Amino acid sequence: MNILFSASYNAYAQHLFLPYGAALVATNAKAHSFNVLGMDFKFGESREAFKAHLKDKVISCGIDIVAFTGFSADYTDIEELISFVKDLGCLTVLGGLLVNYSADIVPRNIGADYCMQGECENSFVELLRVLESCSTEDDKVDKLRNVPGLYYKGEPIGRFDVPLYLDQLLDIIIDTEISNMAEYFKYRGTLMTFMSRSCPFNCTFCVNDGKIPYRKREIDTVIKEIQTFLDKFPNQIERLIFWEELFDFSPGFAADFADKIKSLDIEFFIQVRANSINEKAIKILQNAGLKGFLIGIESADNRVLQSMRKKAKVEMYREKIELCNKYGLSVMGGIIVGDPMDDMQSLQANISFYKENLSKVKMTFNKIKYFPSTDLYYLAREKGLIEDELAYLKKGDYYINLSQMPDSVYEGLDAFFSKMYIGANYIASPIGLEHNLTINGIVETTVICPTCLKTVTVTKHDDIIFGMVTSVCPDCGRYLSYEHSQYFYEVKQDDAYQMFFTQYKDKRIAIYGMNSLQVKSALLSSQTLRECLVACVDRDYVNFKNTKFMSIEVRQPQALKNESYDLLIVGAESSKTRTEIIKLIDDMEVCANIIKGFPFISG
Ligand code: B12
Ligand code: SF4
Repeated sequence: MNILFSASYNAYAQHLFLPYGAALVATNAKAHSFNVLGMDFKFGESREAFKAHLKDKVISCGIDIVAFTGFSADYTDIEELISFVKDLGCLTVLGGLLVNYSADIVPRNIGADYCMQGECENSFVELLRVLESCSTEDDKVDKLRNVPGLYYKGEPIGRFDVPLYLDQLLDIIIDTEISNMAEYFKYRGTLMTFMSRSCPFNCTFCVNDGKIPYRKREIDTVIKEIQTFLDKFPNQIERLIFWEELFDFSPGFAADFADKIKSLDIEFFIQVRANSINEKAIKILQNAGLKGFLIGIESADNRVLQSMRKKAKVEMYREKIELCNKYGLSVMGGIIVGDPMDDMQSLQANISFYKENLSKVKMTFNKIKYFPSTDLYYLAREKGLIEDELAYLKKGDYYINLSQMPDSVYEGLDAFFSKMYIGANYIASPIGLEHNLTINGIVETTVICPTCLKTVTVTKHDDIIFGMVTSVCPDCGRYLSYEHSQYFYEVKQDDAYQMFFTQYKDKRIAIYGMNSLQVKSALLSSQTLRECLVACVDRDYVNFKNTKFMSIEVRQPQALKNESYDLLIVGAESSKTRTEIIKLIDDMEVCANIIKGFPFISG
């Protein structure tokens, strides 16, 4: 029996190999001697090409069963794929969150032969054994009754009186042969991995209801899994993200974990509840490669946090952010807007919090989605806002305004967040990133936009936020953001400065803002800059009393007045200060080409 695993086209576009849960189910089936394959995603592949590729695989590999996985929003995509492979004569099995959180709707409507609810590492093997061993329909139906969480032809048939979630996680290491992970690592340097599963909390917007037990994998298994990936894809994996809901950040666990992860000599990020971040564990894990956290801030208004049952306060977030900042650890924090308690006051609080922490947290803003099986979903249903649950599921965007914000404001939030460059839905990480340093020191970046899959060459990077470069895809208008740190800071910065300033040889250069790190490194990197520097000014000029740059005294900004330069470098880290300085220079009628920060972002 040949089994092919596939996710929705949408999910492939993001994951590029089987999502982790399905990969575990597939790995375990393979370990039980079933012939298991995974769909391969190719970069730039359209939906139609993906289907053709699926068909080709089904035919060329003699596939008997296609096993699909999906999130709630994948409903229509998966429905179409199921019908497509059924026409090719395959049996279909569907598992994953799409079934787990809408079990009374999905099996009955989506058209799969079998749907499986719960965690299916074991139950899927049981299903395969039944399908392999039974020759008559009656015999099969009889045996299917023993398979946990199973639906057959839309109706529950298996056992639902046993736990559908594992008591203990199995000792499984993802099989790297199942799909073409090499394609993924060719373009992305991050390995997503997991130390634990589930969460004991029950925030109102989250699918977790606190009923599925929190379980951890053995540290040795996780380390072995990571090592397998590192060996299989040498020099391609730059960092790890522990992407579970709730990493155990207690000092006790940190100590056990640190010893072992340290041996891998790789940097890693972890997703935690901010509440659990503590100095003791930071000290232990930073030494083992910890570089930062992903946390759900959710709201900067305590009334909203309480309404969400987040069991967190804004003051606590401030304290934890400071702590991370003190240790130089990065923090990525998500704010979500649209809780019933959200109003104009909380929106304002979120924006103030964002501004206040601009330099300390990479923040994402999104509207809350009312996902099936969450408390917010049930609330909306009670209020009559979800009349037809199947139609709602198919709709896939799940936005409902139960907040106290007027609809006009709520509707405008998407555009508002995208203008702030912070809506995670609007900023996409491009794929196929390639940098090229041009002769005049400008960095040209070639990327594939993940939305329209067009190849885009960007020479003008619109802005730099939190160390991310943001550009706009000229084809579909989506904001693209990507980290430039590796390339710019470590490898090419020196070259960029040197090349750039060469064109100003024998010209007059002035610098406004001597404290900026970029200015200092530009001075260090470029001899031409040092030779051509004729004026240095800073608004804190008194602090530079005994400091000279290339024998030039630092003067007050007014010293530039009515002067003429070939180039003026504005060394200001924040765009606000840059704008202020440039206005001042305009007012003083200084005549110069202005470089607003790094040469390579000015275009
Ligand atoms: C890791 C993660 C991600 C990773 C996925 C990485 C990867 N390669 O897998 C990334 C960061 C990419 C991601 C993205 C998104 N995520 Co996410 N993510 C998670 C998280 C934290 C863990 C998922 C996980 O791996 N769990 C552990 C595995 C073992 O469990 P599992 O997936 O359920 O798999 C088991 C069963 O479902 C079943 N099973 C699964 N597949 C199959 C297939 C078959 C055939 C069978 C028989 C059984 C079966 O057996 C598995 C093994 O036990 C969950 C939280 C959660 N509670 O699930 C959110 C979660 C799944 N994400 C969510 C969302 C909303 C998103 C995004 C839409 C966010 C966004 N706005 O962009 C995107 C969508 C991506 C997409 N379209 O594919 C929601 C989904 C809500 C819903 N009802 O669909 C969740 C539940 C978070 C939440 N609390 O709201 N996510
Ligand atoms: S939002 Fe986070 S803390 Fe709250 S229930 Fe979900 S996973 Fe747990």
